[in-house]
Amino acid sequence: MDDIFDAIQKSAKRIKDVIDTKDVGYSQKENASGETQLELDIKCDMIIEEEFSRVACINTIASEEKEHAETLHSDGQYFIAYDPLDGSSLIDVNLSVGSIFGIYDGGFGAENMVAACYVVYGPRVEMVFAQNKTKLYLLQAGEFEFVKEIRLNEKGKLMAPGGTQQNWESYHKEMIDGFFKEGYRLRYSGGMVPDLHQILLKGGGLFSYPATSDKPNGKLRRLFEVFPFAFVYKIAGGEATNGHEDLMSLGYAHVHDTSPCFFGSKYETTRVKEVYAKNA
Ligand code: AFP
Repeated sequence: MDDIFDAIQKSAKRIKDVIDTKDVGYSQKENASGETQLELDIKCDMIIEEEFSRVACINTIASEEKEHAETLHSDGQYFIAYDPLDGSSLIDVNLSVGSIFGIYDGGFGAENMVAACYVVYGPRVEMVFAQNKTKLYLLQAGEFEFVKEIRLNEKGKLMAPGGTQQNWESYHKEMIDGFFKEGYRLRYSGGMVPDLHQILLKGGGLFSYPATSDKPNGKLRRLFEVFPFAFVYKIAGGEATNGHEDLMSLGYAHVHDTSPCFFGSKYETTRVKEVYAKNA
């Protein structure tokens, strides 16, 4: 696992350099989820693949930017699913973006997840690594330095409600409105890494990306986004649900499968489960 941690750190430093210097014009390609791929996405994907290909314990990688999983070392133990540059459409307006990694032992699937990690490229570069604890690191003078362990409060103050509101179910809208009436404050940038990072570091709240009429299975991808953040939040003392089931109990059929998702502290996720149970 140390080799993987090291390769993620090397990738993050290289990605930071590319973000700072690279032209961000659109390329002509589409990724496996049908989205336009920025040249930057492709470059970041190549960096991570290059760093992971040097780590013998990594068996197979799956990337949000690749249609299929790729075997690197057939006798390796770990399977890693990653989103090289989540929220890359925010780069041209200079908002924070991130890389997300889910580390699986013996094969992909939430039940095999042993660690999860994400990197936030903002005014500072920070990394959160969750294994038996959720830990925060800061890139300082070229090295990632441990800052602190992160723990979520039972109840938070922030609300990050994703998805097009026009397409929300009415009970979902009522639930979100209810949180705002209780005093929750809106914090939504459109990048799940900085949005979830903010909730995690400010003690709690709720990030949601529900099923909507235009996206009945949600938008966020299970292997690259949903399972890694579910793992990080749960280890930090929070919860992660699709409204009915724990996100970590879900399977997947295809590497690019999505799921509705809610991540937060216990107070808010308990409310989500109550509201969704009534409207099943
Ligand atoms: P991009 O990587 O295409 O910018 O998408 C970012 C993202 O997957 C995730 O980071 C956000 O939480 C989510 O999409 C935002 O989606 P909406 O724009 O539909 O709110």
